[in-house]
Amino acid sequence: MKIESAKFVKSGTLVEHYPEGDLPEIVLAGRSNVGKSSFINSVLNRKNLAHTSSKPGKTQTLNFYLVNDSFYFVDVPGYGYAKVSKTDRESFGKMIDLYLKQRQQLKLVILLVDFRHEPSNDDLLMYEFLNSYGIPCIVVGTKADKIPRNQRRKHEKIILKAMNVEEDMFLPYSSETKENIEEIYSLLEQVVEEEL
Ligand SMILES: Nc1nc2c(ncn2[C@@H]2O[C@H](COP(=O)(O)OP(=O)(O)OP(=O)(O)O)[C@@H](O)[C@H]2O)c(=O)[nH]1
Ligand SMILES: [Mg+2]
Repeated sequence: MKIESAKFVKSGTLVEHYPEGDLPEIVLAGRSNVGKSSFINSVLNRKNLAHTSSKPGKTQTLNFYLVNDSFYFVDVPGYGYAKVSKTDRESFGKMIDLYLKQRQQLKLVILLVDFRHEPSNDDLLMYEFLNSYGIPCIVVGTKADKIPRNQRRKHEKIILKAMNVEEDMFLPYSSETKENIEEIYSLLEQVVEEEL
């Protein structure tokens, strides 16, 4: 896939705010600060389309980005961030929960986990949740640029084992170096071509 166009379309918290039409949607899920918004920017070759921050809790609504006029990336608030108030955390949780359970246009979740660390309990819960609803999901290990080559296999094994994810459903990635970007593009293409 070649990125021809990418634009922010809308953000919202309620079903009424989601885009109309039936283009496929691909969601970036994962804990706060794992790199969801950075992933979108790097895959779309844009510096600041999705807002990023070194402080967790940056993204607070569902944000829809239209790509090549053929699918949406949906950026969502991260989970597992203690400093967001309990009420906010619950309402983010509900918003995402509802979206994931009910949105017909949702075709794929890209679940981001930090390649450097053992997956958190929330990561495991999210993965189980997606599986239990039969939502197609691929796991991507972010910030892979921070792990030296000779330690890659070790980190990969820890994630595969903890999450019980098949090897071919996992990809290390880096928004800095864009390693494995071709695999990501071919995945996006499969979604658009309805081959997934
Ligand atoms: N080295 C490195 N840093 C990254 C990578 N991806 C993201 N970061 C950094 O991690 C921080 C968080 O990135 P965001 O993209 O804002 O994370 P997020 O998951 O959208 O966070 P929330 O919106 O708070 O849920 C930023 O400082 C990014 O520059 C990566 O692949 N490599
Ligand atoms: Mg974000």
